[in-house]
Amino acid sequence: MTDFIDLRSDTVTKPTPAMRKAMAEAEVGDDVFGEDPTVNALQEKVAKLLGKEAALFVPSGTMANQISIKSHTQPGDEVIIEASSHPYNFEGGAGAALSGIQFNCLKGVRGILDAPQIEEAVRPADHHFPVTRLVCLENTHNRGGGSIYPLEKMADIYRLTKSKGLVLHLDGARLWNASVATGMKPDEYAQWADSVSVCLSKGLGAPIGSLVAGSQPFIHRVHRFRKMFGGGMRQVGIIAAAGIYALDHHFERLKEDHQNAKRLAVGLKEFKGVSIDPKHVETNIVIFDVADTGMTASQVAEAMKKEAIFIHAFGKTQIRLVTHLDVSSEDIERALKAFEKVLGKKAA
Ligand code: TLP
Repeated sequence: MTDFIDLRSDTVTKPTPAMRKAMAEAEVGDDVFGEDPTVNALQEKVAKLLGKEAALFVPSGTMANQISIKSHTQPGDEVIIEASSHPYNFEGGAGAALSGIQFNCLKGVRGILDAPQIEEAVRPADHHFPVTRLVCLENTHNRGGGSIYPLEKMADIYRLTKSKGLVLHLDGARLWNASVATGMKPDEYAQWADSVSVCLSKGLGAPIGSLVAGSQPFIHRVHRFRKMFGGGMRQVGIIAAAGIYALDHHFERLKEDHQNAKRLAVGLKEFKGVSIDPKHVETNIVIFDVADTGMTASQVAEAMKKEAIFIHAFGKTQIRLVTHLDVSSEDIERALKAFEKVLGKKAA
């Protein structure tokens, strides 16, 4: 059987045997009654990691973001967000459909906004305008190529929200990656947000699961919306156990994914028609442009598939590669050889 290398996303990992053992042995109870000891342990662990009063386990990153938006806003409110962000682009229009909010999208630099830009977008208190209520940030930023929000920028934006009476939600699906890359603890980032969503099913390698963290009253509200949207789960300790295992065993190793991503970026630079700046690769996501190869991104993806490498065409000429637990440094070399075959080396 061909041994495929899957670089489409860090969501594709399979649970390891040790993780499966932890899942099989998990103590469980009915979590809708709040009686699953493994879920409760995971929620306490993540709340502590993020320096928040409480956390709630939910099925997906999308639900984590959307019940947070719902809890912070009223229909008709405006939410300031970066134009290429996940909650705006890749969550099925949920902000409008489930919360009745409108997004005010600002263009960031590789997904990163700054306080003056946000300040300018806050609506004046005049009945013609929607009410600006919430600012959403994303760290690391997916579409920005795994870019890390500088802590000072987050702090400035948070202080701005407080001075304007706004709230700040952080989509921290890959906050762990930011933390490992900079050495800053997750709570150092999370202190600059009122609510934070984090995922266990991306770089950390758990099969399912995300959490929302924040103050007790906020978690009380999101708990209601989790139920309303059908996210109340029963003996779900069996999944929470994978999350606990992932946090305990797969956190520090994220730096290997970052090294592999960097190696990919440096290697890709050698190939004909590829535009990439390896210094923009800060974590486990590599985005590059193939416009000058004379092929579209989907054509490159098709050709790579024949070499048993799965990659993600991200628009007409952009490709995204994501490194993760199931990709080794040898796999990276194999992927680069395949790219060389498909694209050819630049003339020396
Ligand atoms: N991102 C997925 C796709 O949806 C694009 C991926 O392959 O990267 N926030 C961020 C920053 C994300 O990258 C994702 C997933 C989510 C939220 C949503 O998480 P899930 O897929 O669990 O709903």
